Amino acid sequence: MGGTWYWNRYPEARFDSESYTYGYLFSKELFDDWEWQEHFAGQPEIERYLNHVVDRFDLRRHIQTGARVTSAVWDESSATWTTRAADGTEVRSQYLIAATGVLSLPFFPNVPGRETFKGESYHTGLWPSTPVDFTGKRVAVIGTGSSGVQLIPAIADDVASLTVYQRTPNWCTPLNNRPITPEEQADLRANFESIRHTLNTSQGGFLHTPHDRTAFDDSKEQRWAFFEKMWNSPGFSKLSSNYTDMMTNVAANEEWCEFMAEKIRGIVKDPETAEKLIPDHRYAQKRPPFVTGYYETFNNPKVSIVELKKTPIVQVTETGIETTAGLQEFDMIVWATGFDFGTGTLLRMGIRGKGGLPLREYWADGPITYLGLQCRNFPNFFFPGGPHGAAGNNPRYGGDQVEFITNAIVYVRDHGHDTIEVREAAEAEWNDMVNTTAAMSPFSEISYFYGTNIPGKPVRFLLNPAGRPKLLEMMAEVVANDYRAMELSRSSERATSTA
Ligand code: N01
Repeated sequence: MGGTWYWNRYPEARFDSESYTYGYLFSKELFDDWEWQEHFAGQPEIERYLNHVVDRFDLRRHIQTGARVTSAVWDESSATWTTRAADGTEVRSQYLIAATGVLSLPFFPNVPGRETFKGESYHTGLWPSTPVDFTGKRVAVIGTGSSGVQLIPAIADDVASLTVYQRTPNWCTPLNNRPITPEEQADLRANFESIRHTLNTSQGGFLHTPHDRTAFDDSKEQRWAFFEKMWNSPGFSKLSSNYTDMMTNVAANEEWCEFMAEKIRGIVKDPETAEKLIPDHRYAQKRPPFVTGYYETFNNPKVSIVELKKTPIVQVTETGIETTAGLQEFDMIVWATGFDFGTGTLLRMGIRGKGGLPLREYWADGPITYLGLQCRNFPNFFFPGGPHGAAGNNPRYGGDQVEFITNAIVYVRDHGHDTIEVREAAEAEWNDMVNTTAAMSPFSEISYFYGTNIPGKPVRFLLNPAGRPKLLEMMAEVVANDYRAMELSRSSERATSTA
C-alpha cells in the first residue's frame, strides 16, 4: 500500500508539506485518530498511515497489488473498458480511473554500461523493502533533486566515502522539521473544520499565511531580516509566504538567491565546494527541495562533489563510474535521477479509446486534457493527479479532482446516462489556458515540469499554471451548468443512432 510512499523508501524520504495538510481530509474521525508525530513525517510513518486508512475503511478487500496494467481498451458497443494486467487479470468496467500519479515512473538516464555495474545499484524511486547497508561502502549518488538531497545527509556518516554526481545544484532551504507537541496536537483536533476550510480554499493547499508586501516595499535591511525569517520557516512557506512578487519580480528573486548563496557560503567550510553548490538559476525555476543538514554534509571529509557539467559521465563500468576526468570505483551507485513526470505512467499502460486510438498517439505532442483529469476520445476515463492538474500540495488538488469525478459519475448514473466525455470546445479552452498561462508559472524549461529531463519527450508545461482557484472555479462551473462541458449519452441512444 502507499504508491509513491511505498516505493520511495530511501533513508530520510519524508514529506515537505506539513503532515496534517497532506493527509486525507474527508473524515474528521480519521483526522482525529491519527496523531502525526512530526510536522513533516518520514516515509515509515506515512506508510503506516496509508495502511491505517486502508484498514480503517475496509479497503484492502478491493485492492489487488502486483498487477501491472498492460492494456486498457474502450469498447464502444458495450460502453465498457477492458483492462488487462501482466498477471493475467482481466476486468471489464464502466469506468477506468488511473490514479497512477505524476512521479511514479522512475527515470534512469541512458548512460552506457549502466547495467554492467557489478556492485549494488538502486534508484531512490524503486527502493527495496529489505534493509540497505551503507556501512563502510564507497557510495556514488547521481542526482541532486529533492530525493538526492534528502538521502545524502542521511547516509554520509555510515559510508566509507560518498561521491555526489551533481549536474545542476538546487536552491535547498531548511525543512525546519520538528515533533508535533501535545498542545499542537490538541489545537489540530480542535480546529479541524477551520484547517480543512483553509486547505480547501487556499491557493496552494497549505496553511501558510501569504505575505502582504512586495519585496521593495521594504528596505534592504528589512528584506534581509524577512529572508532570515523565511529561511527559518517550515517547508514550502519559502514559496507561499514569501514576498508577493518573489516569483514575478526578477530583482526580488535574485536578492533572495543572494541571501541563500550567503547562507551556503556560511555553512560550507571549503569555499570551492560552497561555490559548486550555489545554483545559477533563479529560485523556483526548478522545484525547490527542502533539506535537513544538506549543506553541512559537505563539511564531512568523506563527502565530495563531481560537477557533471565540467566532467560528464562517459560510462558506467563493472567497478565504477568513468567521467571525462577518469574512473572512480564504487561498491554502490544510487540513481536519484527523478521521474518521467505527469504522463510517464499513463502512456505505458496500453490505453486505447474510441476506434482503438492509443493515448500515446493522442498525446504524441504532449498531453491534451480537461481539468487535468479527462480527455476527448477516451470516454469514462479519468486520471486524477494527472498532467495539467498539479498546483501546489498534491493531495489537495488531487482530492478536488476525485470529488469532481465522483460527482460526475453519480450525475451520469442519476440522469440515466452511461458515458461521459469532454466536449471539444471545453477541452480546447482548458488546453489554451494551460499553454498561454504557462509563462506565468515560476518554473522554467529547465524544470522537469516541462518534461525536459526525459530525452525525446515533447517540451510542454505539465502543471496547471492558473493554480487551484481556477481549477475549482472551472469545476464548479461544469456542475452549475449541468455538465454541458461534457457529452453524456445512453447506450440505447447510441444503438439507435448507429442503426
Ligand atoms: O528528481 P528530480 P527527484 N546525469 O528530477 C539529475 C518529489 N519529491 O526524485 O537537475 C546526471 O528533481 C538531475 O539533474 P538536472 C518532488 O516533487 C518530493 O529528486 O536535470 N544527472 C537532478 O539533479 C520532486 O521535485 C520529496 O541537471 C542527472 C536529479 O537527477 C520530485 O519528487 C522528496 C541525469 C533528478 O532530480 C522529483 O525529485 C523527493 C543524468 N543523465 C522527491 N538525469 C519530498 O520531500 C537526471 N539527473 C516530499
